[in-house]
Amino acid sequence: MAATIYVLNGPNLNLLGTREPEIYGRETLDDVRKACEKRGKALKLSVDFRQSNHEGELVDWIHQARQKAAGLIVNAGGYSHTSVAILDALLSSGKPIIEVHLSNIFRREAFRHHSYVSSAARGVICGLGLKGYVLALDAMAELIG
Ligand code: CA2
Repeated sequence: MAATIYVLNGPNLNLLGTREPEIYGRETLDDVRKACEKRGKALKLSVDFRQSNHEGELVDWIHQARQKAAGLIVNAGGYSHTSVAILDALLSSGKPIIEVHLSNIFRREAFRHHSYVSSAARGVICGLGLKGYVLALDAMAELIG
């Protein structure tokens, strides 16, 4: 049976493709999901792609991943910069984690330069848009392979 990778997306990422294309590009979150599912298929991984605007729901999904997933790819959106709760959940997951950001957070405001998620992640990809998710899946396939 194919290993499952959770691809978790945080607040406001449902708005992708509708506003701020100069920062986040023109692709929608559905485009990101389709690209992940396509790459997952090629890598023989089952991709479980989710988005929530609610911190607690993201924490619940990270807990669930302990039983259901072989690894997590996480774009926690704005919670990356604020959420100790998401960090604690990730630290307890016992699974490899790759952090992804569409934009290059280091070229942006200083408050985006720190991410709590990074300290739980095996690797971080930022600034490559949708491609960052696909690269994260490639890296995840190696990490769990
Ligand atoms: O670059 C990323 O992927 C971010 O995680 C996106 C977050 C931001 O808070 C992080 O600093 C970096 C924000 C997601 C908001 O996405 C929107 C997309 C289109 C229109 C409005 C918001």
